[in-house]
Amino acid sequence: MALSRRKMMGAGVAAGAAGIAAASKLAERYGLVPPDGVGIWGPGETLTYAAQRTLVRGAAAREFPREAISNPPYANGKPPKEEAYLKHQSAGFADWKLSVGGMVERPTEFSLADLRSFPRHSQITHLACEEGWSFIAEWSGARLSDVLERVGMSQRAKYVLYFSIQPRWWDSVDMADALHPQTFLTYDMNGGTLPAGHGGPLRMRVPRQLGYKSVKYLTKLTVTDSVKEFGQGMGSFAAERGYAWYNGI
Ligand SMILES: Nc1nc2c(c(=O)[nH]1)N[C@H]1C(S)=C(S)[C@@H](COP(=O)(O)O)O[C@H]1N2
Ligand SMILES: [Mo]
Repeated sequence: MALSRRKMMGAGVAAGAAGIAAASKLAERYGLVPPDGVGIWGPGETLTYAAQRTLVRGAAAREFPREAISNPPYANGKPPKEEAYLKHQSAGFADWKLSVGGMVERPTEFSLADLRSFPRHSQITHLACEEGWSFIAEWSGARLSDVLERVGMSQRAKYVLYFSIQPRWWDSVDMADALHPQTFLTYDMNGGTLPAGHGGPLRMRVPRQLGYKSVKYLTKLTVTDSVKEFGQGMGSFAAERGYAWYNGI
């Protein structure tokens, strides 16, 4: 598994600047330690995350004009092969549900029609894969923040975990990204229904982070104050595979 550029940059900056120990201490004091901030890459991850969260908190991912939308076919966009998915697909996703639970007042199952009844927002943003390719598309959907508000998210919540019908694909974001106006539960792309290859009928879009955080085929959200009891406790499947939990761009 290739190390992400971000990881190496994080470690390099830490070594050359204030010093790893000092940065980690500060980050810990201000609650800026990411869930995977342990082990050999820990200090680098922590510095990157802490720097982004203190310096560019709330900043927006760049949005592009319509002319910048890339021409298909894009590099990835492969439809899933899982039986459970194919069943939904042949039924036109009529019974697709997004269940939202955890630290919320009203755990709810949303149909696609329910999600489409929230205010619709669009953004033309870049999806950048850690492998080096990228494309620009228009993404439309409901703001994650609107859905979290509807279910009555607890004030103590710190993370939103999200799960795909593909069991290996799950991830999480902190509240800065969960409540960010560009973080979408996306159901349309380039003016049409989100294609199966790109996560249809529903995908997360977190345009302020690398592509792997934009998990496709979403079925479940869990609001929590700790990611420790999920998987290996690092906040995402990607983190368990050696990628950074936080990978801001
Ligand atoms: N469920 C699921 N989500 C996923 C993936 C996947 O294979 N399955 N690939 C991730 C990666 S590594 C990237 S770069 C983007 C690719 O998005 P695209 O298929 O729309 O190009 O989706 C992310 N979300
Ligand atoms: Mo990727």
